[in-house]
Amino acid sequence: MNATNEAQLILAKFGLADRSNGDMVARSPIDGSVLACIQSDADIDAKLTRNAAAFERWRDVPAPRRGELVRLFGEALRANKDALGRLVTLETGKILSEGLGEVQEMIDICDFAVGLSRQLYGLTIASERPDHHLVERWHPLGPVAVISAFNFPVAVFAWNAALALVCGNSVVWKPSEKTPLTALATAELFKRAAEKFKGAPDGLLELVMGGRGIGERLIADKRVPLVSATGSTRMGREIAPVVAARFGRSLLELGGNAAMIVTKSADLDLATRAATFSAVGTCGQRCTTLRRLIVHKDVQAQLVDRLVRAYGSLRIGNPLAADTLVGPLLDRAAYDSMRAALDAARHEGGTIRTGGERIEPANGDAFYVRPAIVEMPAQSAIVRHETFAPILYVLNYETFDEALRLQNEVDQGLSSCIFSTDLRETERFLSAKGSDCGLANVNTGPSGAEIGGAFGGEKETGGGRESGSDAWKAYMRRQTQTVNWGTSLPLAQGVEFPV
Ligand code: UN1
Repeated sequence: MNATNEAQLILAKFGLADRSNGDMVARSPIDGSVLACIQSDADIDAKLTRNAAAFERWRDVPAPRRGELVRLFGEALRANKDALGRLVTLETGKILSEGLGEVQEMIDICDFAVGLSRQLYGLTIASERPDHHLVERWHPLGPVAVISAFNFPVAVFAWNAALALVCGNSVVWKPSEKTPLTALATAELFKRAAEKFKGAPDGLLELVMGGRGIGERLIADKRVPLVSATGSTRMGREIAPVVAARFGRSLLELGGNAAMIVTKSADLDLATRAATFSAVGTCGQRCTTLRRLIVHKDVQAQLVDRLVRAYGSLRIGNPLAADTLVGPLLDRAAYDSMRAALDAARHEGGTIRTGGERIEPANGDAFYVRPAIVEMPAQSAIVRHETFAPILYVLNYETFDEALRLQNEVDQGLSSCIFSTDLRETERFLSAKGSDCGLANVNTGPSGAEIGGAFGGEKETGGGRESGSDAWKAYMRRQTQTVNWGTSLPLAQGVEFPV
């Protein structure tokens, strides 16, 4: 069965069978075939109005009840994990295990948010005045815009939506133009959960479809107090000033350039396996993808040889096939940027140790490549640049200081890791003088984070935190409340004002 037919069958399950007349063309990276044509939104004003009205009703629903809706959404995802996971694979080209893993990540964050719905804890604060108390309380914020990227078309949406909803907000979702089908299917599952819930206001989740123009209108709209956006640093640079100019908040999760430091004491077998998964998984198209290997000179030859051997055994091909480990790149533009990066790397003195070639598909317009390993003489311009493709640059070091400097001296600050069995090295890496990233791992790769921790990074990664821990606070407004329950009016700081 080709990708189009398979997608039609899955879409029918979501009640989305007849999608052939729109202006937005969804193609499968598997064979380049057209999966469906979706109608984009000409105007989003009515949707935003409905969404803002939904917020006013939703914020009145007690938080644990709001959690019940998210629980039902999680149940719908569980029941449809296979179909949605396959659709993720058809639309993004990631292997089926990762497509299913993405839906699992949605289920996990729903579970987390259900628990959170009973734990939106504030604080009580000691007052300096007699017969007073101070409370810090968290209130719903308003409509939250979620702008998501093609590579995690539904999990990152769920990170945001599950938290936003239990926090009492409505959600307006603009998915990537490249992945409208998984967004439509997810919105349909949400609709089914909302129907079961009884009492969810209409328009609580609005999907807006379109390109740049729609995104521009969304971020500029004053009714949207929070814009949570995942994508390139270039995109974040455009969004942040527009949102800031109207004093909105933005929560940005932008480019990464993850590194792995491998020291002399490392378990090289673990390091090889972790580096391979995190450099070639999702065909190098995660923001947590491993792009830089910073290896001690004494173990470089051994580690690179092992990696070249591991790369040689990778099965590259149709991501729906059970034994495939590397699927296709998204499209021709992704392939062109991989070629351009490899040319630049060669120009900057790099030696390609393996990979980089395109594997021509038997039929169709698809872009399968052999993941590349490139030894570089220095951390040159191309190494500092995030190319969304499976290219692993290898740098070496002599002193641990040098390794840390290389790790930190790029503009991005999302994810990082060290492979070492030396406690002094690993603790230094995790200390304030160590990795400057939002995620720092020891003896495990930089990609594939669990939802329980806060996810995001520093510098050009944008500074936002999504998913677990206390990331929910970004989706609420904080109010400090002072209550005088006494019969006099003492003023703070001992100020006297006898009237
Ligand atoms: C992304 O690439 O935008 O940690 C998100 C990971 C996944 C999420 C990646 N859990 O690799």
